[in-house]
Amino acid sequence: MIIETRAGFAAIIGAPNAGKSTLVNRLVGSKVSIVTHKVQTTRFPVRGVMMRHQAQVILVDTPGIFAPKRRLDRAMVQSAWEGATDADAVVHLIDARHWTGAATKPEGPDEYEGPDEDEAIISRLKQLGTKAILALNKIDLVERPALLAAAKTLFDMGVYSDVLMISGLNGDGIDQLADMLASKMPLGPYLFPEDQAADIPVRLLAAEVTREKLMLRLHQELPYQLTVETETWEAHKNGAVKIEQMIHVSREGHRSIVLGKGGQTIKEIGMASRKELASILGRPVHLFLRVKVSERWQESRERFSALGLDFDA
Ligand SMILES: Nc1nc2c(ncn2[C@@H]2O[C@H](COP(=O)(O)OP(=O)(O)OP(=O)(O)O)[C@@H](O)[C@H]2O)c(=O)[nH]1
Ligand SMILES: [Mg+2]
Repeated sequence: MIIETRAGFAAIIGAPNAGKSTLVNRLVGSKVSIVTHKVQTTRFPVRGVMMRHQAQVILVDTPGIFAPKRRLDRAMVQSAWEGATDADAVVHLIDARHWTGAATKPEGPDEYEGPDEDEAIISRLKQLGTKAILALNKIDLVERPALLAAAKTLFDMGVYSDVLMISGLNGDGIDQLADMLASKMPLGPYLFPEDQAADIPVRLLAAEVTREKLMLRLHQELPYQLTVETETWEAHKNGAVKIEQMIHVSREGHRSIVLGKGGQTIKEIGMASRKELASILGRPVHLFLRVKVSERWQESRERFSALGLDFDA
């Protein structure tokens, strides 16, 4: 008997904070991408692997798409569109609250517009001639009649092949989305080993987990002005791993906020990150964090290429 397998890429695009990373983690079944309540959490495309029936779907979580101002923003948005153009299926994820009048502004930079960003994405899809799957997300937070009206308004814009209503948080509609993605993959052999959940290098994932804890703990512009780098990774014979990371901040004032009184803030961030890393890696972790003022990391070509971003975007 010949079993026909399918394999391909599905990009998840959408405005900042739509819930893209939450959705990818749920479809994959483990945490491959970090999540916070703030906009612009994801900075570069992160690939997670979903196995569904006889199909392997490489999900591409992308940075939120918005009107970019800084160099880092431009590179993030460009990488998101690249993820979409190379994919076999594109899911446009929309926070249903933007279209049902129930929107609340998430924490983050002021440029965030919500529905305007959805509309800009729709125009670009139109230009590209890409038919996307519309996934209206966060349906746990909206009333049914308003949701149906929003689905119709959006579908009538003519850029969607399908419409689904989902909640990445509680799992509603996720099976239908997974089936749909599996069916849209081209016939062909698997692209990754079946037991591999992500193709993000583990050192980078570790840096991302620490950045998530920093974003959760720090406010205003601070999380947007820092980057985390894993500097050393030592596996010990007893199974434990020693990880040293550098947090690059852009100002001396930021350094003291990250450290906190008597080093209390960084201690708590380190504990939270260490705990999660130990659970992801399934072994004891010794994590050492340091903070350094690197004023110009956002103008560092090297830093961009370490994240797979185009410095000249
Ligand atoms: N209530 C509810 N909250 C959700 C749902 N999906 C995601 N969230 C929340 O929305 C916030 C943003 O989630 P993320 O997954 O980080 O969103 P994102 O689109 O990846 O954001 P960026 O990477 O910044 O573009 C988090 O607080 C999530 O817990 C959902 O279905 N329902
Ligand atoms: Mg994200």
